[in-house]
Amino acid sequence: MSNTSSGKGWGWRFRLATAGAAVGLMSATLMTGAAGPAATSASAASKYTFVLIPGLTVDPFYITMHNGAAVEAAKLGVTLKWVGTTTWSTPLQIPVVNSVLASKPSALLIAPTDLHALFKPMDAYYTAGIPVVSVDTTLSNQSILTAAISSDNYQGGALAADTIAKLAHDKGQVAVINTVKGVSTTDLRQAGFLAEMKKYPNMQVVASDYDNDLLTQAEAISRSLILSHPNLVGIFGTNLYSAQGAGQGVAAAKEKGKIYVAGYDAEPAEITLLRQGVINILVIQNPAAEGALAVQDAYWALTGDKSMIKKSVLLPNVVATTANMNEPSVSKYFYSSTLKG
Ligand code: T6T
Repeated sequence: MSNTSSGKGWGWRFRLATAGAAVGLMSATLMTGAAGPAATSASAASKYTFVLIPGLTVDPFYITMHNGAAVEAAKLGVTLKWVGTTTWSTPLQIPVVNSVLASKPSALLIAPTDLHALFKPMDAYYTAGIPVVSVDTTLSNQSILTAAISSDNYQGGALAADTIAKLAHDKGQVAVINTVKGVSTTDLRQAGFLAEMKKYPNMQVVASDYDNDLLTQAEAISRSLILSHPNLVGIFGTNLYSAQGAGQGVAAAKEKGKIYVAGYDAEPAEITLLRQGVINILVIQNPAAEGALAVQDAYWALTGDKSMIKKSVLLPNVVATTANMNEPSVSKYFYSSTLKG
């Protein structure tokens, strides 16, 4: 099986960060943990300071994004700060975005937790002349963005539907466990899944539930779906916590191999469930590449090399199954839980 949905690797999308080479190497600095003003460590006088605000700081998807961004920032001689909340929360993310603005960063790289609610706080940067790059999630009104970088979320959802349909021989009931309504990425994955399922007349979607991006809720939903739908043949978990919770519910109910699980992302616990055959397919993204590209775009916006910026980028997905997960061309995309840089 090809390791990308398009049959191409990611390399072709990468542009070399030559523009900043002359600035020299400086370590990217970071800050972890809960919301609060960004703090810089020893790094000397970088010309630019970029702040990366993830959906949440403890999620290996965003940690891997940070690590990719940190490598690129170091290449360009940019100081990178990492500020955010430890849970997925729009009411908590907004004050973080507001307080970072007061520190006058050179650029904001952000995964907004809501399609609409983050517009105003992000618009304040735009008004102040600070480039804003959305990375992973985005806004419905993208007019204030220098660039929007994500992966092909709709295609990933459709792929999950096709995989479950194939495993279940095109018949039976399926359900979706999603995170929070109003999130660009996971909304698109759900939409792709639901649209694709319409192609299978003998399959019915019996539920689409929300877990608030909490593993415990996702597992509880999975267990309750299994109890209330004896003919369930598949669950699609639209992100890391939803997929892990779906898998844990299936394992607890001893339904492995009877209820198929398609999930998103590739953190260590999901990888274990995939190896065990509890999760059957994971749609994996390339958060490190997303982070690196976001740094490049912001840098180009500041250095005047705007022709290098592609306003909207969708990186292709990698498909991991129990069968192919040991292939290095797949496993190299598994996420890291360790913040580096
Ligand atoms: O799936 C990723 C990310 O793409 C999504 O926007 C939110 O959830 C994750 O961070 C995984 O937990």
